Order: sequence, then structure tokens, then C-alpha cells
Amino acid sequence: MAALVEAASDPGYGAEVVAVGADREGAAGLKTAADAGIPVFCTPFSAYPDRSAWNSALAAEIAAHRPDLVVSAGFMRILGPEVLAGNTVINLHPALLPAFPGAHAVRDALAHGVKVTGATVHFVDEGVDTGPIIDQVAVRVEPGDDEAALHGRIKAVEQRMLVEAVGRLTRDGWRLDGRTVWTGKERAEENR
Ligand code: 3YE
Repeated sequence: MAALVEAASDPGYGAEVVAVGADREGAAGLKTAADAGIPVFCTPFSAYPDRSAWNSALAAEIAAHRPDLVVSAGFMRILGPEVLAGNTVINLHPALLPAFPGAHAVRDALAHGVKVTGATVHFVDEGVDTGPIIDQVAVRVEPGDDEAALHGRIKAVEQRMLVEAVGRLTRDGWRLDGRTVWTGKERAEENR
């Protein structure tokens, strides 16, 4: 999120961060955004009677800011149809999907003994980490890596990939060809 805010401070980037939201008070990103003069909101899960009420409240907060794109980055909640219906949502995941979906991707990859893992940015659908893949970058597992060390290198890659992907999506648009996402110069219509 901070990397996106930084990128968007350049008018040439082509996208503006219109708001930043979190599901818990005290999330570091809320302060980062507020300090940058960006409107913030918080929709705590525990403040609502059930998952559907929370999703509806989150959808209303998002709608108030009229974003073209919603970016989930470090947001650890499953989004329901109330949010997904009216929004294009993308998510960052710290593995090469479809390998190692879910909340413990870095730990799971290490436990499996893979030599290469990485990061994925994908469209969010009603499954968890199942939506069409926008971009992926590989990261090698090094001897002696623990979860924190590997996750640190993945996060560095994720930041660059996210800034680049949001720039391409918002400047150049995209085309969905089955499950394949084509952005910018790669768009399928230009390849045919
Ligand atoms: N929602 C949908 N599709 C997606 N959210 C994320 C990705 C993604 C999405 O592809 N529809 C772990 C979720 C996994 C989990 O079970 N979270 C619980 C809360 C856990 C807790 O804080 O106690 C929940 O209520 O959702 C973003 C990453 C989701 C990670």
C-alpha cells in the first residue's frame, strides 16, 4: 500500500489512491495513508453481527470513494459477494498460485521444500486465491531461509509487481480471455 501511495504521488503514474481502508484500528497502513493526506476508513469485523453485514458495510465504505480498482494488499479477510459484485478487486499473494493458496503460503512453501516460490497478483473472485492471474514473479528459496527471511524477499518483489500491475491496469486496461489476463501491450486483440 505504501509503495502504491509513493508511486501515485507522481502524476505520470496514471492512478490515484482515493482511499485506504482496513479491518482493524491501528493498522499501520491507516497512519501511512492519513499522513499522506489520503482519506482512510476502518470496518472492524467484530463491529457487525455477521459476515454478510460486515461485507455490506465494507462495500458501502468502498462505494463512497467510487474507485475504479480495489487493491487488497496485506488484507487477510475473505471478501463476499456484497463487495465483489460492484467492484474490480485485485489481491497480492505471496506464492506462485495455484500453488500454496490460503493464509500461510510462505510457511507452506518452505514446508513443502520447493526451490522456487514467488508472488502473484490476481483478480479476486468468490474462491480464495483462485481468480485470474495478472502477473507473477519467481523468488528462489535460499539455503537457511526461514519464513521471515523468505517472506521479506517476497514482499520486496510484491511491491514492485503491484505498482507495475496497477499502473498497467489503470493506464492501459485489460482483457480477459478465458482465465488468461492480457494487459497493456499484451492484450489479446493486439496479438491476433
Ligand atoms: N477474498 C476472496 N477471494 C480471494 N481475500 C483475499 C484473497 C481473496 C479474498 O481470492 N473472495 C484467511 C483468508 C485467506 C481467513 O480465513 N481469514 C478469516 C479471518 C481470519 C482472522 O483474522 O481471524 C476471514 O474471516 O476471512 C485476501 C487474503 C485472504 C487470506
